[in-house]
Amino acid sequence: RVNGNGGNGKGDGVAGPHRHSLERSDEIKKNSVQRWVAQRDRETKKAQKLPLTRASGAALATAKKHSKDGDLKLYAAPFSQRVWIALEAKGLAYQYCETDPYRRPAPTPLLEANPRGLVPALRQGEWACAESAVVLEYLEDLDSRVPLYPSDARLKANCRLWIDHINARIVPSFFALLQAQDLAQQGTWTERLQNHITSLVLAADERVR
Ligand SMILES: N[C@@H](CCC(=O)N[C@@H](CS)C(=O)NCC(=O)O)C(=O)O
Repeated sequence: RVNGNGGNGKGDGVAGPHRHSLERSDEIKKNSVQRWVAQRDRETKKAQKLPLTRASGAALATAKKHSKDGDLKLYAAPFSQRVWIALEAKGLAYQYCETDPYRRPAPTPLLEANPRGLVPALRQGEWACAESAVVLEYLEDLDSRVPLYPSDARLKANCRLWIDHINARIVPSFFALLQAQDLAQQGTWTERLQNHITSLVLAADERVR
């Protein structure tokens, strides 16, 4: 039994000379396996504890950039991706109001913007609107400096066809998969979701595939 890479002090893949007794070597390996298992358990616990309603990573950085009070307010949780992406793509000034729609009682500002208590919801002054597909259309009408639709009527119809595909097929199978309790159901919904995503990707211009 020899020491592994680095044992010769060069880190060149060449094993070094024996430094430990077999018992000591076993103990070191056992300790490192135990440390690895403990670290993995800590990470799993942390991931389980992470509230699903909080942005993290790059999303958190974007959320922070839009935390200042603003006239256009987006009440959202990390699932509210479409509307959030549209606001970013259009470069609109907006306030990101992170909202936990599962909190009970539901947060008052969310209920004021959407009496159904669902995110995403948009508020602009005294006016408010919800349902992501409707909010997206509103944002397009509100500001067309960076349009999300092409101007050609046929291309636009084609976009609407695939938006319908997303609303009617991708989103429902995604939620069905999230809710599926047993492995067989999860398998069925995973396959359906993948097929629906594949159809969308295959229909896309090959430059964006
Ligand atoms: N069709 C709606 C769905 C909105 C929706 O179901 N939002 C979920 C989060 S993805 C929610 O707010 N759930 C809170 C609840 O059910 O209490 C849309 O596209 O905006």
